[in-house]
Amino acid sequence: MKPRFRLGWTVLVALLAWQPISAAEYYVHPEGNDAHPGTLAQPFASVTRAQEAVAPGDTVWIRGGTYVFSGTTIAIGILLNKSGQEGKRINYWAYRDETPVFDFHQLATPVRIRGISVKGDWLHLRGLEVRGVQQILTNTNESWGIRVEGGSHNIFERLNLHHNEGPGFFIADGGHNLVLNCDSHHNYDPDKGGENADGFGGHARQEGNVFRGCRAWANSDDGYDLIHARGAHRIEHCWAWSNGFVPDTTQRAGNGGGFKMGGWLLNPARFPGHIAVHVITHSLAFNNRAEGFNANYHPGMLRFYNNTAFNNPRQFDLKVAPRLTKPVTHVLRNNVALGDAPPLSGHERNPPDDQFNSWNLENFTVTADDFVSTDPMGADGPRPPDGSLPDIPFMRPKPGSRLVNAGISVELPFKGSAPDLGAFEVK
Ligand SMILES: [Ca+2]
Ligand SMILES: [Ca+2]
Ligand SMILES: [Ca+2]
Repeated sequence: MKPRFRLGWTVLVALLAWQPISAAEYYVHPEGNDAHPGTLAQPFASVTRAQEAVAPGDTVWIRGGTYVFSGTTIAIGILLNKSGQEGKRINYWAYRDETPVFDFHQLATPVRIRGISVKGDWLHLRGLEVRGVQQILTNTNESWGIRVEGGSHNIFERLNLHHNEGPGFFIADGGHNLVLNCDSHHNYDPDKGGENADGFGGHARQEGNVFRGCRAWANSDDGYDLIHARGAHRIEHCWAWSNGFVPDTTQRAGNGGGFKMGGWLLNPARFPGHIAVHVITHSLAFNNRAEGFNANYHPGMLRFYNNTAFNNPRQFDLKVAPRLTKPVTHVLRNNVALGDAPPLSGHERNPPDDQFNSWNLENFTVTADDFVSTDPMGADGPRPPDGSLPDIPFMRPKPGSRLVNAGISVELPFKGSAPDLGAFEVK
């Protein structure tokens, strides 16, 4: 062989070795077929079939339309139990601007049903709608729209969870999940009088679950509920309203808290040195049936920074457990409470560390006149294309209000000379 020829092969082999293995893409369509190869032209019919095909780093594009689940045998509509890896998520994404709807109304298995169960790690779900999960057994507890039961490091983005007979979204087990720009609304569990259908539940023993940019409204129980959570959770830039009623009525249903921040029956003696410090920032609670922000007997020290409570019967409710022997000092900074109810309730036995809130300013009483608008019109409106919260004037301070630059740094970004009070930073 001539040397030149050998060199050519060496270069070619080297080039082939350097060729990056590109991530695969698969497609799912309501009228697809699981015997297909999963291409755009010949898509799968089910996410479950796509999961069999994927490897870490791959993307499943889910076409718009309605995916109907029915029958009486399966307890879980879709079980996501294959994991991606750090830097190589498996993506389950809505295709372009299409809306895949997973409809569980006809799934009638006599168990507590999960629309989607997530046990895998490093997944990213985006742009999916989950509706209609039913309670089939009478006098049973709730079902769930999406239930995370062991999955960690996942991203749940732009999900729309509604009309489920139980919580729209529920983290039972798993940490470091990000729930980003999701909506959960009109969830109602009639067989328990609406007692358990929260918009979002964070109940894990693991740390690091975050709810950011989410909206919860017209859920029969609470907007967000961290009851029994042993791992620290964060809630940032979230809204909660009209929770605690039979949806779209004024009929009393479940507990009716906007943000239920942990607590109830968590015995600190059982978790020495490990009572979660949950943090809620830049969040807005209004027109909930019972409380805007509810400490719910949490035995650890909660942090309430830059939140706005408007027209809740109890605005910031800091009630503590009767058996509590050591004081719990919840910290409140830069919050606003506007409405007929006093800003704080349930705090008499356990005074908080509250400073730089609207009720702490000297010679000042916050009024509706401090805000551009107190009309929530548009709060449930469409989100911008990037999935962020709708840009409405509701509860934004007027530029000349005393609320502007009246706060103190809580090590979060702000504009101007100091943080503004409340959920929105104006200047
Ligand atoms: Ca309840
Ligand atoms: Ca609840
Ligand atoms: Ca400012």
